[in-house]
Amino acid sequence: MALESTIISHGLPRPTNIEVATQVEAIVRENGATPATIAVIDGAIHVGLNESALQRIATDTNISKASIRDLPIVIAKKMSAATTVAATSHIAHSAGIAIFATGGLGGVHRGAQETWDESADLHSLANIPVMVVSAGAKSILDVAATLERLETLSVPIVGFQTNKFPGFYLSDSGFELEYRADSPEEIAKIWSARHQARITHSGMVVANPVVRQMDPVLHAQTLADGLAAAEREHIKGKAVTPFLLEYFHSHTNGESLRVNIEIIKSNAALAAQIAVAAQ
Ligand code: PSU
Ligand code: MN
Repeated sequence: MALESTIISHGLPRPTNIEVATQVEAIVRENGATPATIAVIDGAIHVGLNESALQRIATDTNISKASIRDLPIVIAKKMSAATTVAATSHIAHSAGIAIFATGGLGGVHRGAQETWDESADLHSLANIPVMVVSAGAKSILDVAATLERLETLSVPIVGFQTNKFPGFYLSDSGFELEYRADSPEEIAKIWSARHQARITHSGMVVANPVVRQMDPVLHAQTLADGLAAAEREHIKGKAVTPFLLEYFHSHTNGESLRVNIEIIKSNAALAAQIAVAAQ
């Protein structure tokens, strides 16, 4: 199963990032699957990183954040780049991998009516047959709009042991889910039923809520402050998500970091169990 690298380079602070990346790979193995962390190193696509490559992604300050559209450029220029959900899904599919764990999905940003800022993650889910296990959409986003876009793009969403759409740092974003699955086996069955439905071009979201969520009051306050700071500092485009995650990490006394790490580990474990069940 696939793991992304933007979480490592742009989503978690150093040196925690390398520790988490290493632990996540171990968790996948403990659950009976094989991890393939995906990244571009010196212009070469890597599906599975050895220790030094993982170290490079975690510590090099020259790692760019690559979505699908960046891939030809970073390859031709022999750059090193971490891959987002979209780029990781694309590469995973080319390598024959169908299951992928991340932290939180990208989606429609707040204020998108004006900025048109909508993550390419949504389009990758619609166009690439890879299952993405996440803790819902990142709570920094416009979650209602993100769910509407996922519906328009015909991307199935299944809650893992929940009927609430998880809110990344929060276990419940406040939005209901129509469908839940209570075991990795049930998710594997849904995944394979796509073939009976003749739906083989698109992905699926498995939404796995965090168990020990962030204090909702602290979350709401930090989010409001972070969004105001992003506006004040004119943060735009692909810098928005890393900026807001960093804002949370440096303004919540380690709480957002604790939750983000729990999310990544728990999603990796579940994705590994689904991969085993899907064999
Ligand atoms: N989940 C996390 N941390 C992250 C991300 C997801 O816990 O850093 C990354 C993923 O790589 C996702 C990206 O694809 O954030 C979304 O960025 P944007 O909003 O610019 O599309
Ligand atoms: Mn964007």
